[in-house]
Amino acid sequence: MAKADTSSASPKPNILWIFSDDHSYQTIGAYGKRFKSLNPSPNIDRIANEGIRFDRAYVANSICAPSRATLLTGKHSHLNGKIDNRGPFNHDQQQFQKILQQHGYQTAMIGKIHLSGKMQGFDYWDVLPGQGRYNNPTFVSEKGNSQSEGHSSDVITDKALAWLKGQRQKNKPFMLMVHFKAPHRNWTPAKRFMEKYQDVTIPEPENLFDDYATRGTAAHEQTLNIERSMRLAGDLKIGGRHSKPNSQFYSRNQWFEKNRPKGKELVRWKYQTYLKDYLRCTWGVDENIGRLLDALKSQNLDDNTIVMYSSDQGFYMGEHGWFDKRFMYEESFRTPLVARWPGKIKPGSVNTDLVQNIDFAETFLDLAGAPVPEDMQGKSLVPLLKGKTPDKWRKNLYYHYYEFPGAHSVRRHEGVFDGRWKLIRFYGPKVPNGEEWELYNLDNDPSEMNNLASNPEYAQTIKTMKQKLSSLRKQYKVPKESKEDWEKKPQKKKAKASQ
Ligand code: SGN
Ligand code: CA
Repeated sequence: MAKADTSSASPKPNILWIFSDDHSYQTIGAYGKRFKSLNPSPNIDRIANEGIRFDRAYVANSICAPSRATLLTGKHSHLNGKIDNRGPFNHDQQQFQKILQQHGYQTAMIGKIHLSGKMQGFDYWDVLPGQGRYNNPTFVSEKGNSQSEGHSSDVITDKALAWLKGQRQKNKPFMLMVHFKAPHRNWTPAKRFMEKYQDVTIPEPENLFDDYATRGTAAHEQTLNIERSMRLAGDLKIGGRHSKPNSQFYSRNQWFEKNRPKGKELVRWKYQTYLKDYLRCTWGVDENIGRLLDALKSQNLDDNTIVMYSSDQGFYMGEHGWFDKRFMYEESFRTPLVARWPGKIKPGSVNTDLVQNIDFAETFLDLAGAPVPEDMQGKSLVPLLKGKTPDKWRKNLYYHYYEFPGAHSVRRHEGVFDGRWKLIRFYGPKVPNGEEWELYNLDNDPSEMNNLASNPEYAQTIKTMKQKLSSLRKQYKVPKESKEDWEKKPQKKKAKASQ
């Protein structure tokens, strides 16, 4: 283990780690993207404005349960064993909260974790089973199951506030994780937000009707396309119980019945409807973050608490015609990350270093002055929070997505990103000849529309990027792939339980 820092005499900070499910950076006002004028996230923006915004925060595997396993272990999926949403998570392995607990922290986890089985290293845990439900969710804790009335974002916050007020031990620093289920599919907002955005036209991305002309098999054959794969009933709440007058989606149903859009007009309507439900969900998350920030203040905790906000990965807001995540393209590879820590982080800071979710566990340990196990693979972000990036900070990120065959049919792929060039290698079953490469220059093609991999002008760049990929594989101890692994049948039974 690396040595713990005992040089500082100041009291250990409390850590409030707020996390949500599938929250795209594009829909956070502080990121200044196309939704900014809608002012979609005033409280998250407050964290960023009073603290720091990371503009190059990425995940290692853009899918839920693996991302959470990486958060807890500080390791890439191949080392913590949770490569997709299906198989079990080994709770017995080392996790940052266990070390925090041994170093005097009171630890708590409330909300979605998506790792079935008993949580370890938390003094208190109350989590949604699997995906959890939007309304009147069931929770699992040490004491068994319980049910709460209300929308999950409100209920999770109520539980966190009750813990802060009633269960926090005042003689110890705390690390509290508040993990929202929203805005995961099927994007069900609390009823009170249905009027919001009603009369607004949500800006479309330029590539809503992307034809994937320069891209390979994976982009052509996915099933996360709004036009083809977004369901009228399940996702957009048309028909069935939603068409009854007591449904919060009744007026939408009346409109749809009358107007019956078709072709491109239908895609545009789906996009608007999806985005409005999504933004109403993120509004609910944001409002509840405001309640958490207010509670810290009223309990005089805000000065010595670092508040961090992130999501398990990004999400497509119609870019490339898509919803969902999984691909190494920017919208799902990137994730939001903002933090506020009065007196330590300079307000209005912006960081553009390459950071990844393998860094979170190490960051929490560093904040607590606790030792970081040698086999954790990330680096503490504490120096970056304070505006002092170490000279030898990483220059390349490694990414690996495994869940194929699986939901949304995104081929297996791995890749490297150096802040400008992104090289992706799709491989395995249903990839022609077992391997396909894509190369993007993010400097002049930020939307990744022009795959340069077969352009001879870039042969040298490809060679260099392949070398980087192979040295990252070595650095992170990525095992050699075996064809048998790809051909293993998906574990259907477990898939049902945890998806
Ligand atoms: C469900 C969703 C998918 C989603 C996965 C994984 N379908 O299967 O759209 O990609 O979860 O999401 S749904 O019809 O059940 O909503 S993850 O965030 O848990 O990785
Ligand atoms: Ca997710």
